[in-house]
Amino acid sequence: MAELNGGQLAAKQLKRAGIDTAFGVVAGPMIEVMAGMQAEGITVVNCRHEESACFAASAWGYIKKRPGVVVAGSGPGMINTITGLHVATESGMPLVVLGGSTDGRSRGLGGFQEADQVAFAKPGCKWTAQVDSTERIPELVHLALGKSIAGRPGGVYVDFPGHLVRKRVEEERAPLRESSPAVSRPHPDPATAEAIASMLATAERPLVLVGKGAAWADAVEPLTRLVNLGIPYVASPMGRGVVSDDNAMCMNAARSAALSGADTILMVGGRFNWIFQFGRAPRFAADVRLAQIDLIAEEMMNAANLELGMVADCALGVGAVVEALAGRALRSTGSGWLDSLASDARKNEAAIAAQMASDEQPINHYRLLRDVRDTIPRNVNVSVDAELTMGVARAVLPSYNPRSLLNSGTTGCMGTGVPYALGAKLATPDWPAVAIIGDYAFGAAAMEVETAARVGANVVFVISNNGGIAGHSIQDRMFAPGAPPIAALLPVDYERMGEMVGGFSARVTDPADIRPTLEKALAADSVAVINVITDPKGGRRGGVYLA
Ligand SMILES: Cc1ncc(C[n+]2csc(CCOP(=O)(O)OP(=O)(O)O)c2C)c(N)n1
Repeated sequence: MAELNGGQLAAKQLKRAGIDTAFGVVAGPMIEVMAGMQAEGITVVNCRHEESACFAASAWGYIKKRPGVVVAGSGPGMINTITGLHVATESGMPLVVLGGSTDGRSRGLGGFQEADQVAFAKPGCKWTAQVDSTERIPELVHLALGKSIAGRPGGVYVDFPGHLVRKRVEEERAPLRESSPAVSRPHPDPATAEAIASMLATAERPLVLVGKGAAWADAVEPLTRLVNLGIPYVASPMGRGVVSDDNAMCMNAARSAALSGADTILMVGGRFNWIFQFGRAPRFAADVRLAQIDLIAEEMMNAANLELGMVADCALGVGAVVEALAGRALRSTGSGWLDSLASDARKNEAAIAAQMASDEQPINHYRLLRDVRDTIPRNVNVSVDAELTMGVARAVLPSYNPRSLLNSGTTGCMGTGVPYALGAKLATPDWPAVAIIGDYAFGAAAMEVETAARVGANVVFVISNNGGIAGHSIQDRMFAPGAPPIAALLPVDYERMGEMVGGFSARVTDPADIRPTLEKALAADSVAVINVITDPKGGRRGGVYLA
């Protein structure tokens, strides 16, 4: 009878669950797991840092709607995954970290890389567990994969003491678990659908808010039908593209007016957290009527004073509301609400038109993003990571597909942009992956350019190089005049990183070169690094905030 070690058992269960790609950093005591995965034909992407491995896996999992898997070594290796677990849980992205830990026999004695890893992981995770016998490894991997993706996706951690990874057991004593139960999605309550429909139909100024829960539920069709009845909508940063941004009802460009002017709002798959200013005045009207569709009932008594909550899959929930609206006239039709938002959107767009057309050098951020917008195809995955550049991207870059725009999101975590693009490219190899990254944010994960090149993930990295955190504006505004420039950076030749890994590289100082350079990069059969020298004094309409 065949004997298998714990690593081989974990790998077999992953393979059984359909995992074909995983991420990590090679380290003990998990080398047996990685070797087992390779033997099973799973592609293991060995990253340069565990945090980046988590972000890449989260993006891969979020796009593919499957658990992203990371394998990390003991002690510091595993502890480097905490940020990734926290971000995945907060952003609703499915991530399973399998972390090695010190041998049970040396625990409490100062064993090699000993740490209370489950305790480190717990607050950042939906679920944690520690392997207590080699025989149970398939079962615990099965539970971890299922829990990461059940309900609202998030981070899950399983701790693997080294001696249990190495131990060999008869295959029969560690049976694999079947891993695809047919679990139905939460269906909407018809009475609540009817009540939400009435709320929307009788509103003078209705508005739909779209969060990434709608993207996760693939609510494209019902949401498009809902807004096409004549209800304007605003999307959260990662809720963009569920309804294509070129829909006439998209009022992202009139966000402030839409949020504060609406008398009735339906939130779909988003949270009333800081991104939507807790659903409260002054961002919203003090007497606004609020309804919410979400998988999680607990979301509904958090911040905003909700009138109606529907616990349902967003696609099914919105579908039921659309059905309930059939044949009903909307009171808002012809009320001028849409026209007033559309004119506000046009005014806001006009206010940035000059900057978008600017030929100045150093390059204006709005001009950079306009030219990126005009060059990339509709079917593209884009990651954005920065402060100023991210804010400008939100205003300028549209999104046409759900789960195709990844940014620092709920946690505002710098360091996500490079690995998100790597994970996105591996998840959707036929689409280009373009990362728009501030020079500071690029530095947080820049060595993953080598990872991308090594695994043939031809990401196009576009660095907005304004020489520091939000250019010099933080330095100039918040530090004493003449103080050492700690928020400023050297004018680094980041494009050389493209060269360094045998890829495409270019430095762009003239705005006229942005488009042709990006076209070449998109056509290149390699990773590309474009270093765009942007204006250190550049700013953003509406001010700068540091997420
Ligand atoms: C993990 C983490 N550390 C620090 C920050 C604070 N922070 C937000 S954006 C940013 C850097 C912004 O500079 P850059 O990436 O160059 O983009 P720019 O704003 O200049 O376009 C920093 C340090 C953060 N959000 N997350």
